[in-house]
Amino acid sequence: MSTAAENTSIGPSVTEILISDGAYRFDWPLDPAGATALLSKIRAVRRFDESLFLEEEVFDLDPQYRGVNPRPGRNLLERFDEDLAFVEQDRGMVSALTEVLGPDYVITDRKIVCGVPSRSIPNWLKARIEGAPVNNLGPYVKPEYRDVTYFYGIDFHQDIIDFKDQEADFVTVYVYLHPVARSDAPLFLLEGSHVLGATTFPHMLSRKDGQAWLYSSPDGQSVEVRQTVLTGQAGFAALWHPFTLHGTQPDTADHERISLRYLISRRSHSAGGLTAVNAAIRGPLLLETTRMDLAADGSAQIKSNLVRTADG
Ligand SMILES: O=C(O)CCC(=O)C(=O)O
Repeated sequence: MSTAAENTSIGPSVTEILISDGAYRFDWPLDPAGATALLSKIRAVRRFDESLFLEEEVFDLDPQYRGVNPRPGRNLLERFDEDLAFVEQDRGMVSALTEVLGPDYVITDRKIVCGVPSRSIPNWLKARIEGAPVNNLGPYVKPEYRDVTYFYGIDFHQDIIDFKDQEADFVTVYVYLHPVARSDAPLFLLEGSHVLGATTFPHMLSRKDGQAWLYSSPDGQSVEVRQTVLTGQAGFAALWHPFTLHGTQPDTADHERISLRYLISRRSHSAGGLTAVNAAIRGPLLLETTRMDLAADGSAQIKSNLVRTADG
C-alpha cells in the first residue's frame, strides 16, 4: 500500500492513493510515546485474560448476540479523552482527514479493539467459535467488560457491514498502540478491493498465487486484488474506505493486541476527496443487506473463514 509524504507536493495525494488502493498507510508512526502512555493506562484498568469471559452455563442461560459492543456511556476509551491527542491532533492525520473528508469532518465512533490471544480464551468457547467467520467475542464477555471490542479474528469484510442503506461517507482509522508483528493478529487488507462497491458478507473471494486474490461481485464483475499484511510499530496508523476488504487471523502470540479504531465522517455529502474516490467505484454505493452470516438472533449460521487460509 502506498503512502503520501506529509505536507509536500511530491508523490500522490491521499485521495489518489485511496482511489487506487482503497487504503492509505501513514508513512511514519503517530507519536509512539503517546501510544505507549495510553496503552499503559488501558492495561492498568483491564486484564485481557480468561477473567473477561462468562462461564459457559451462565452464557447459555441467556445468550445475547446483539448490543455487545462499546456504545456511548459504555466505552472504556471515554476515560482517556485527553490521551488521544497523539492521534486526533497529529498534523499528518488532520491533514489527511481534511483532504479526504473536508475540514469539518466528525469522529462518529472511537473505541479500543483487542485481539484476544488464544491462551486467554476458555476451551468451551474455542470449541464453539472454531471456523466461524466473525469472532467478535462480545456475547461471551462479562457485561461489565463490553466497553471494548474483543476479536479472535474476523474474515475479510467491509466496514459498511454495520451500516445498511448508508452511503460510503466515512473512513476507518486504525492505530496500533504497540508493535504488531505477524503473530499479533495484524490487519490483512486487500488493496483495490473497494472498486467493486458495497457487496454482501461473506464475500466472493478465491486465492490466486502468493498474495493475489480474485474478488467477484454479484453483478458479475471481478478484480484481482493484492493482500497486504499491516504489521507495524507503536503508533502505526492506516485509514481505509468502507468498501475495502480487510480482516484478521486469531492472535497466536502470548499477549493481546490492542488497537484504536475510529470511524470518521464528512458532514456534507460532497465534501473532500471522498467524492472522487466514490466516483471511481464500479458498483453499488449502498446496500440494503450487508451480511448473510447471521441467524435471526444474531448468532453465526455459517462456518467459513477465508482470511485464516491466507499466508503472509
Ligand atoms: O481488530 C481486529 O482484529 C479486527 C478489526 C476490524 O477489522 C474491524 O473492526 O473492522
